[in-house]
Amino acid sequence: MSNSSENLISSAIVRKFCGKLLDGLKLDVAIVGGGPSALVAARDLASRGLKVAIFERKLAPGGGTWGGGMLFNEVVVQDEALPVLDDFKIRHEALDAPGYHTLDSVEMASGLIFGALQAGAKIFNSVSVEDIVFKEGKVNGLVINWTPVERLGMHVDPLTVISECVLDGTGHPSEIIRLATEKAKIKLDTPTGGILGEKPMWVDNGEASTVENTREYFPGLFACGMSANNVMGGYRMGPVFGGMLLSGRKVAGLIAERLAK
Ligand code: 48F
Repeated sequence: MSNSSENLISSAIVRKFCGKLLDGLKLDVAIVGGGPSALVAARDLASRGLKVAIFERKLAPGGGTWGGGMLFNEVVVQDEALPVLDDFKIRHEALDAPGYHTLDSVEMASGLIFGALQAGAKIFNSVSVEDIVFKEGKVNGLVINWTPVERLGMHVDPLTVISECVLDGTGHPSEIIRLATEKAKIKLDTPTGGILGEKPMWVDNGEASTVENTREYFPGLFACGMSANNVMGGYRMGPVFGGMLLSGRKVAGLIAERLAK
């Protein structure tokens, strides 16, 4: 039987994807969520030669970047974050107000995704992380399933990803750290040992605390972006993204240090 284009195309996709997934089952860093902070972290970690993959529930990674503020698709960043945007070759424009810049939120989302992939990070989209692997008192990886399986409530067992470190980049709900406290009963490195919960909006305070709160909360378990802020009870900040970008950069440095030990 001659090889048809139909068969050639389908088998190429299946073979290539299976190779990518097989390779992604054992990682240095498994990242949950593909928001702006996680995408910066993924690029920085992959640029250091680490094996890193993002598991993103939605079809399109980018998290809360795409919609700008109230669907006006522009965002604002501060001076300090420009080196991150420049590394990704994402364009920005200075505002009249000194220290602030605007950029197109669609260029930001697509630029961050492209940059992370080009640096060597893998992105598995439409994949939800439903649990962690927790062995001998340590977080060892993730439990994953297709988002449609999760959404339809299908009774289908998941697969697992093993990793040296796990990064919770799930945004406001801190889904992975919450799972770890509720199911594995771990005590976090916070004043109460638990999640303190996000406070209402206070832009300057929230921006600073996002970066401060970005760190390791349990051996091998890190949080960045709004997830870190929720864990440590920081303020929210809305459509200003400098803190998110700097949080991704900071956590990549901390994880690299941890892995070098
Ligand atoms: O919330 P999100 O954009 O992450 P972030 O880096 O950025 C926050 C800002 O977008 C914005 C803000 C800035 O001022 O406040 O909110 O903290 O993206 C989080 C991503 O994680 C995915 C979710 O679909 C989103 O794209 N996600 C959440 N839980 C899971 C998940 C899960 N269990 N499995 C896979 N992906």
